[in-house]
Amino acid sequence: MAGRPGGEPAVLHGLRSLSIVLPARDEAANIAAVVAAGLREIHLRQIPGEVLVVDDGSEDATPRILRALVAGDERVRVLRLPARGYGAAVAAGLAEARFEHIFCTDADQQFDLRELVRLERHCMAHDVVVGFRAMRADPLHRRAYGWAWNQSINTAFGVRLRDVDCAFKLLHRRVVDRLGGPVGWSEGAFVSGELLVRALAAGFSVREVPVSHFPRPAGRASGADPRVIGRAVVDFARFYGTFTTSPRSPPA
Ligand SMILES: Nc1nc2c(ncn2[C@@H]2O[C@H](COP(=O)(O)OP(=O)(O)OP(=O)(O)O)[C@@H](O)[C@H]2O)c(=O)[nH]1
Ligand SMILES: [Mg+2]
Repeated sequence: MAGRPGGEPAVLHGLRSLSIVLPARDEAANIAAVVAAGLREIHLRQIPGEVLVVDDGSEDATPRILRALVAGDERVRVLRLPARGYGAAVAAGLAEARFEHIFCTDADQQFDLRELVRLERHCMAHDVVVGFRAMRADPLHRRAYGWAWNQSINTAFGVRLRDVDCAFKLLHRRVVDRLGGPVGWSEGAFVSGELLVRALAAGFSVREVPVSHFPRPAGRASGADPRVIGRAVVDFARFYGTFTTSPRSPPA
């Protein structure tokens, strides 16, 4: 078995076509590298695919860089939306994705897209395969906040997820189709929890696998922004108020 940089084996396990969805806001310093990494994953597998960047509200050079990337490769697509938030961008990307599997990750170089193969190994047996950050590259207070947030979602919805907010998720498109689209989902950061809770409640199987996590090399992080957190809490409460089904947990 030939090795790949990063220690991942070159044996691939069943993706037949792939949409890579990247929400991006003000990622001028990162976006070209992440799009290139996504295209590499598609090329490596020799499958039909696209890299779909969802940019809502970038005020830096991101739109200009994206125009150049689109001009350079027909597999790169950009959805430019009015600024509504991370969740709205993710939902728009899921709705717009064209291919059988959808891989949703961040555009800030905090993940290694070569680790897609770790999710891919399980994509035939599970409808949703999600990463969990085995070693989260964040300061202690961010890890503590993330832990509390994760526990809150687990407790409120009766699930047992290790890392709801890990932005390394592979879905079969039947999940998005069945969950309705995803019209009317949370427009902020709670979308990650909402997606997994809805998928479990609908009976889809969710598998979790460890992935690496890296410090953001450039650009502005928004995960600890009080407005982002406040909005996620409001969306959490709103969803909790309407949610009635008891979801099932992923296998340990
Ligand atoms: N389209 C869009 N993308 C966003 C928005 N907010 C964040 N993003 C993107 O979503 C991804 C995650 O955002 P980050 O700010 O890195 O948040 P995080 O990784 O949860 O938290 P940090 O640890 O603070 O980096 C990045 O690719 C951002 O560019 C938004 O409002 N709209
Ligand atoms: Mg980040």
